[in-house]
Amino acid sequence: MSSVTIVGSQWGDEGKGKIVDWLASQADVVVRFQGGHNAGHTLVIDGKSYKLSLLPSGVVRQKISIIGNGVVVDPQALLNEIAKFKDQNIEITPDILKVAENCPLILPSHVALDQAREKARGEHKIGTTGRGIGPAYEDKVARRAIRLCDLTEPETLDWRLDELLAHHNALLVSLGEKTFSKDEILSYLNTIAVKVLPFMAPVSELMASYIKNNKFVLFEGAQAIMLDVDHGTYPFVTSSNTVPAQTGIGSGTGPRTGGYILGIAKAYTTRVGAGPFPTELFDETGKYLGEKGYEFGTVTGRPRRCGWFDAVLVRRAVQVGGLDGLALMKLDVLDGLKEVKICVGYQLDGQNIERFPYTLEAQKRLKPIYETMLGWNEKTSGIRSKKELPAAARNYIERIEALIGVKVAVISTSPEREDTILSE
Ligand code: 2SA
Ligand code: MG
Repeated sequence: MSSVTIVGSQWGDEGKGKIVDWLASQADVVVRFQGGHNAGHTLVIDGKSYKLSLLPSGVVRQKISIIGNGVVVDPQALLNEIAKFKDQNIEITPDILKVAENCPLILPSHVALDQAREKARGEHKIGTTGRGIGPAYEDKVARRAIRLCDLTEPETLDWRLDELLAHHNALLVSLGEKTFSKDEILSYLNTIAVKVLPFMAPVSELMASYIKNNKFVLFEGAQAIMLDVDHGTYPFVTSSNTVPAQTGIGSGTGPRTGGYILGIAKAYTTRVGAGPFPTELFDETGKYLGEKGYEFGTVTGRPRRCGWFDAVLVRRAVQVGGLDGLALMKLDVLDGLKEVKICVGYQLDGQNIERFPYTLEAQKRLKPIYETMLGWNEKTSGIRSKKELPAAARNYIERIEALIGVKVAVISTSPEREDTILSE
């Protein structure tokens, strides 16, 4: 067996959970390679629902679950999530969960900074999850981060913390927030170290042996390509590389281990947080999609903005992500609409363009150009073969394929695992 990489191809919440679980049930190893506990998805297995945030989905099925070095780890959040699973009768032991030694840690001062900065940004706020993700990645790149392995060396921890807190406290003071003392962070880290360190493992060596032994490795992306710090709608992005090229860097394997790359997209578009969204709908149809699709954030409960499928943006995701195929989710949410629209380009100051511009003011002036297609009245909900789909739904999918340049390899017609169509 080789590997499969799953990544969101819009702005997140595309329904990765269902596809990830379907593949995790077959995988030997499930790997997180970026992000942190800003991710969130729900798995429904035998009628029981499991909410995952930092942990790889493999834990639910007791598969080897790896948190790679590309992930920023809030150790308290990790322990809380493990405890929550214990309450659901899922024991997560160091045999199952392996956290890379070189994972940067999210500390309480990162959380304080994230929230204070958002407050200070006012109308320009990013709409972060407020969990310290951005500041933790900044510190990694600035060579200031405390890594998991540093908890095993008191002398290292000591001077590293001095350096980190000097930086954080200066920023906190300038934002009018309370500062953190070294003693307070040290005592927090010492309490937590004994519980977290048993999960620390030599991840890149383990990965090399899984790959050598032909294990089926599933790389589980969090957030989505349009939230990638390089390729997304910057600055309204998360602070990690979410593209599949990150799988190797974020898990200590080479650039060729990602295997088949499956992008996940909704049959329409949603976004939480701020930032450009050309096809956003403010009318009855937007409301209809939000209600019928039950579009609320898994972790934060925030209502999601809704709009039509944007083929220009998904085509960019295909290109920058190197996607081999797309899984199209929540097709059934479109059932009953008289017409459905696909954005095929934009009008910018009277000119038609077929690419999404990088400049922020230009993004605000974009007017989507739509192709309007016939909707379908029949229920697609629960359909399990492509030929049973209404002709209008098939046309819609084929048009998307033509516009984005890859096959729709998987179609999902309900949250149930069985209601999945695999395209030949
Ligand atoms: P951050 O906290 O620094 O990563 O936020 C920066 C931007 O990235 C967006 N973001 C997300 N968007 C959708 N889903 C996310 N994860 C959870 C989920 C969110 C939830 O999958 O359901 O439960 O609400 C996620 N994580 C980050 C965020 O909205 C900012 O726009
Ligand atoms: Mg989600």
